[in-house]
Amino acid sequence: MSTDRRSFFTRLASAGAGLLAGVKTVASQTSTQVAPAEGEHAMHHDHAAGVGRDPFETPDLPKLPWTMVDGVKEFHLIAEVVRTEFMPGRIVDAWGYNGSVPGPTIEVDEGDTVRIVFENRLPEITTVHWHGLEVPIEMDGVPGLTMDPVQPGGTFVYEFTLHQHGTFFYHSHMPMQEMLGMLGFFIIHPKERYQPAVDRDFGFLLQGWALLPNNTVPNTLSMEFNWLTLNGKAGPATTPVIVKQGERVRLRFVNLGMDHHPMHMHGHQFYVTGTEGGRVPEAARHPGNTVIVGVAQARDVEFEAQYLGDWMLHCHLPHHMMNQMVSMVGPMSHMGSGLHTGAGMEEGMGMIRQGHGLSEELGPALGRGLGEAATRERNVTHMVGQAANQESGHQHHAQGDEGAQQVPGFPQDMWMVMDEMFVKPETYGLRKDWTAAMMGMMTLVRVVTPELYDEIAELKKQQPAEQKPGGQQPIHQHQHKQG
Ligand SMILES: [Cu+2]
Repeated sequence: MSTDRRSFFTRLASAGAGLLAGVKTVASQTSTQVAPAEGEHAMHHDHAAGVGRDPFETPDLPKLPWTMVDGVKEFHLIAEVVRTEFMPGRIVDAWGYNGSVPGPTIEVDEGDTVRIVFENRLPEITTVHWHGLEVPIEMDGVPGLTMDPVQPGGTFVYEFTLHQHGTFFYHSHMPMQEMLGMLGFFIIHPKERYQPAVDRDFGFLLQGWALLPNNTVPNTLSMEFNWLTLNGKAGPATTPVIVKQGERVRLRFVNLGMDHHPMHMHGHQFYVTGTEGGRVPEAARHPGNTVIVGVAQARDVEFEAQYLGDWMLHCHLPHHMMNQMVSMVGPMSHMGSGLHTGAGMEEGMGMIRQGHGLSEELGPALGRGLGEAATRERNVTHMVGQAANQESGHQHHAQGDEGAQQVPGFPQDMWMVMDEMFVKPETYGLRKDWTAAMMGMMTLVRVVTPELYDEIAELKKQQPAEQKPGGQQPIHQHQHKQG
């Protein structure tokens, strides 16, 4: 073991010690042991034969286990309140399934008959809709229209046979519940493996949230979103995906929220090979490096990982490349001298105490101004300014502070290094200060050498089970002020 790796492992171990005082998931802890799917990894190298499955993974999310009962794959899906965290310290009381927000991944095969024994542990009615699946109308999961709602404490058994294959998802059909996180992947592998087969296959659920500072409950009515997540994590808490140079890789995106997300990958070109309706015919594929994933859509892209490097994969909407959406945070984080971003964060998120949101006073500016044009106050500073630096440890990215002072509203971007908070095998070998680049709907595709791949694999083996991504992660009580 290299010295470098040994010291990394020491940091890994001590990171684990800090987790113990964590908050527990509110809900029941369901086992995340996935029943052995046929040859998940054994078939991995069987490209030519067209048999087996592409090895699908959802970073930071578990898979829903199943058992075979009389030839039917039986799943137990439980809707419940889940306390989660988007990154260490940003605790969120959301709604999800089986202790996970978003819900665990259901992974099945074309031709399967599946039975989903569904239980509602929420305080209100719900149902499950199977998005994109061609199922009998009574299985479609729209409360009132196609079935009676499942009452709190109630159950419903969904059962259907799958004749499709591709990237699908399940979600509550009640909009406010969707905004609280209630969705999950429903991946159907084809009978005949897609050609060319991929070596790696990763899924990402894209979500936007409105969370006031010091509040843990998402505001489902807001039209302004300040937290953007991939599989329930915001950068740099998203776990990077690791691929070997030369491997063929598929990325699958599903978006359920109020915005579209142009997902962009650095350093490579990819082809869109699938949508929420299934596989795209080869003749219809075109190259790109950004794919717009609209609301309710799924997009699969594939590429050859040709170039070594830690390549960013992120939504390119600038406001989705931030945590806490800094320009909106408003007077609360301005140490008293203030850039009013049109209005305060409460107003921007719909908590209006007088008048209404479209009034002359509030409407044009509500949460959207940056100070110079739309604000009520001229005295402009920003949350990462001088005062904030001293108080909270945020770093200023200006080299010459004096010059910076002469520019109204400067600086606007944040520069926060927090490498030590994200020590895990998947971040081994990243450049120092990497965390400063990662915020919001961002993760990394790390194209590595076989040697580095093996080193990371070895670190994963040594990693305590409760720290592994995709399991039920304990919630860290790591206080970190963001603003
Ligand atoms: Cu976005």
